[in-house]
Amino acid sequence: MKPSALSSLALLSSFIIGILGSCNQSYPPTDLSAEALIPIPVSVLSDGNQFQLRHDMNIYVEAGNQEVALAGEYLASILGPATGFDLEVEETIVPPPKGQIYLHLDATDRELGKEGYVLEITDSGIDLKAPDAAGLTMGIATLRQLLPPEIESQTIQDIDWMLSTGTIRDYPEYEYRGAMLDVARHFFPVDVVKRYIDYLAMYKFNRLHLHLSDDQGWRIEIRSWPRLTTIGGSTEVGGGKGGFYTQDEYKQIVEYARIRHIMVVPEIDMPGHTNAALASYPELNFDNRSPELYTGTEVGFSTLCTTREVVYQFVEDVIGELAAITPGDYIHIGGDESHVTPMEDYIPFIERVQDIVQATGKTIIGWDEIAHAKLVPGTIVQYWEEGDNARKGIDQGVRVLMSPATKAYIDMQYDSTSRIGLHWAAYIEVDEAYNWDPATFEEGISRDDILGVETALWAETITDLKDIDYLAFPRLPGYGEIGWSPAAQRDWEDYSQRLGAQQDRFEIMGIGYYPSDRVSWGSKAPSPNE
Ligand code: NGO
Repeated sequence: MKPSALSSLALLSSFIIGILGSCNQSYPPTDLSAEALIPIPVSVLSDGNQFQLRHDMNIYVEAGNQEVALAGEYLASILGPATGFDLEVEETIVPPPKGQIYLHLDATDRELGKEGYVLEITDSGIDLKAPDAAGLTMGIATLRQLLPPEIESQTIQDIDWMLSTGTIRDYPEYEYRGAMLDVARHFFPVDVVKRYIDYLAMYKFNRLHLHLSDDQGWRIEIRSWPRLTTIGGSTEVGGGKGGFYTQDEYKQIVEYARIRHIMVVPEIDMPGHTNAALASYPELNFDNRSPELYTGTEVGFSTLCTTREVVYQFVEDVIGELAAITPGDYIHIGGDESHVTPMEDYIPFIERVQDIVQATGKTIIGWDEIAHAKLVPGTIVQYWEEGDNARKGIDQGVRVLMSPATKAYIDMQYDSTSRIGLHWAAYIEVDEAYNWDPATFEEGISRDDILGVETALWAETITDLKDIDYLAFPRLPGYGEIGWSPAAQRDWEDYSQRLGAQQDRFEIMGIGYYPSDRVSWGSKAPSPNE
């Protein structure tokens, strides 16, 4: 018998069993394995029935674990607005009655790791289990995509909330699945950053890298060096008013991300890309004079005076304050394009800064140029341009974060007609953004050398959420899949269909996506909210 005939037989028999086994089951059979999920899960087993969310349901969570309860609240916040259901989060020490949602920990399946999960939807309820609350949150992202797109609405929708039944067992390929947002070239307020975090959570990213300082602006309050923000934060590319996050606002971002199991990775770029700092404090400069604030887009002209002791006091204070408000594992020290710092000054600077970061207990990440220095064990080299630099890092025994500009920079235009974006590295259409494998991309960088993948959204040409949406969508979900799904399961033709199926969600969420003709948008012509 042909496999397709076999599977239809299986589907038919499970349908019949479903009808016989459940007296309140009156829905047509559906196929869980045909659902358009991004990232594509490791394994999906369909049993051919449907389950409906009902107004009298609750979300039961394993008692005695705050993180599990938090995941329950997070799920309630996703399901609540569109269903209008008053979903109570209830702690329980035994599995709940039939027809409910149950979130609990289960560490027996070791292969799942910290972020893996098993989501079992039957006609008697939803059972989501994981070794860690992080996995529950990843499973929630899956559940969300299994529901009709109207679930993304912020107003009550009068529809049947149907789910296909079956079991999804899933875990990530890479430990680090990140997205960088440049808030320095143009400043984005807290609510925009939160919205970006929401996008990341939808596609199982787990790191948000914030590029907090550059020539054009300093964006994080440092109490011991207040002029960094009062002066350095006062403008942006094009001469707009800029802005910065107070430490309290930054903590709000961190907390919002943490609930979604996304770790914030803050970056202070140095010794180059520091004009905003130099304009704020003349003593950081060679001649004790402050340059003008800078609102252009050229790079590589500024440097801290790396031979001055006060510069290290500055770095220690900044990193110290930042580490104190950053619960995550990493501090990013930049290190890119320090074209006016002589190499004999650059290397000892990076080495001293590494010691300063290490003293805070954080792990160092830096752009690939930092591999010129002697790296401390555990440091992460973020490959963006130079394979040679990344290989230098690997030769020193450290791991690489893959962000090749030609594939992973979503500030690049889709093509020459894109209304915003740069193209110095490449034009990156949606298929090109998806169709690459970090583990084979660059000679001498193999799977074992790679910690993960990060897409970067630099902000020279983007000023608001509308611009972010246009460059991030529909490319962003693809990086989520590259980071999460096994390379062998990834296929552009199939992905293009699944991406096209996200269209209704984008529109309901008001995401102004770029209507690329490379995507199989399904029957509807794309109508981005431009
Ligand atoms: C480069 C540069 C950034 C630019 C970006 C624009 C790195 C690591 N340094 O990437 O300053 O904003 O390109 O695409």
